Amino acid sequence: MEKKLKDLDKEALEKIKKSNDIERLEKLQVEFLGKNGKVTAVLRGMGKLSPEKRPVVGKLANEVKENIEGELKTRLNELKKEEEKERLKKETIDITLPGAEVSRGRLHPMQLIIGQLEDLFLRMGFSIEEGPDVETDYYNFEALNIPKNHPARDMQDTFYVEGDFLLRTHTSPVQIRTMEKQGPPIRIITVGKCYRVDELDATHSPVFHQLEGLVIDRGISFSHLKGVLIEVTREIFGEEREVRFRPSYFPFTEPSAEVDVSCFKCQGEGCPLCSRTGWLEILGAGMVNPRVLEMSGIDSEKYTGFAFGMGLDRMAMYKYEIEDIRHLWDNDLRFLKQF
Ligand code: FA5
Repeated sequence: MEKKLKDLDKEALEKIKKSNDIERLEKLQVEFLGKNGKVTAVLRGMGKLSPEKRPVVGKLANEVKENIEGELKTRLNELKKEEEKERLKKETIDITLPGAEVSRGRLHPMQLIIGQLEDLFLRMGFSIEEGPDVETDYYNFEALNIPKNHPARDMQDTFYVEGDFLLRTHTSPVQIRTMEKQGPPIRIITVGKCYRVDELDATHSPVFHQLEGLVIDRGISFSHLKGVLIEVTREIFGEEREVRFRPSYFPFTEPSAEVDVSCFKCQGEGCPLCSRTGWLEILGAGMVNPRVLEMSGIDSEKYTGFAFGMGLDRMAMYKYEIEDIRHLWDNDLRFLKQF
């Protein structure tokens, strides 16, 4: 039995040394030390030995077992190291190669102008309100002093959704919602999309953005409105661009005005972009009609206010000298990369 153990020891060590992969080592482990392995079988036969022989053979068997286990472990470590070396060799990268370019996103020109205006109004003490795109006839028209069948409805050709609902044609309904929600003093702006059945051309889109402002307090006058709007146009267009206030009409403001900036393309000379007027219209504004204040529960004897609605797509066009509003909606990367 002792010789058998020594032979097994020799056989195992030779096989272990020759094995070149981890799988083969696992098989050898089973072959010699497993439940039905060769060394285990010898150990099992020890019961038949005489009591004097048993401890001697037992000791040897344990030595052989430990020896084989040790060799298996050493060889396993060697193979693992070799494998790791191979893997690293395959994964070697050439760090002198130029890296892949990471493309950076950027803000859409609409987002740029919205951010700039919101910053400016927050600095002037305005807060920001929100309103729904799908509005009721009441908030979009009636409460703004535009009754049903009134010719002023023709000023804004409307997408009707269902029953009393429509896509808001301007951001002015947010004025009413704010007046109903909070009493004076009010100093808010709101930014959002508006929808009109307008033919798509260089300056009209059926979906466009407006920024609405509303200020209501005691003693508010037209000069306050002028002051705010001149500040805004200077910030957006710079000192050089000329600005003019022109009398206009909106049922919800009295008196009303429209504001134009001098044309960037012809510098006021007159060209097709400005319909040969030298001016580009950017917004409508005026003193809130007392009827509108009263309808929203504000005492028009005590309070006055002004409101304005800026066309943001147009303002972005005139700021960044974009000749066609469609560029703002096409999402052509060649165009967007310029901002
Ligand atoms: C209004 O929408 C009024 N609610 C503005 C207002 C608010 C007046 C508060 C008084 C007090 P108007 O329809 O003129 O007004 O539109 C305002 C601006 O929106 C225009 O000056 C223009 O810049 C822009 N706009 C109007 N229609 C379009 C369109 N189809 N595409 C792009 N911009 C448009």
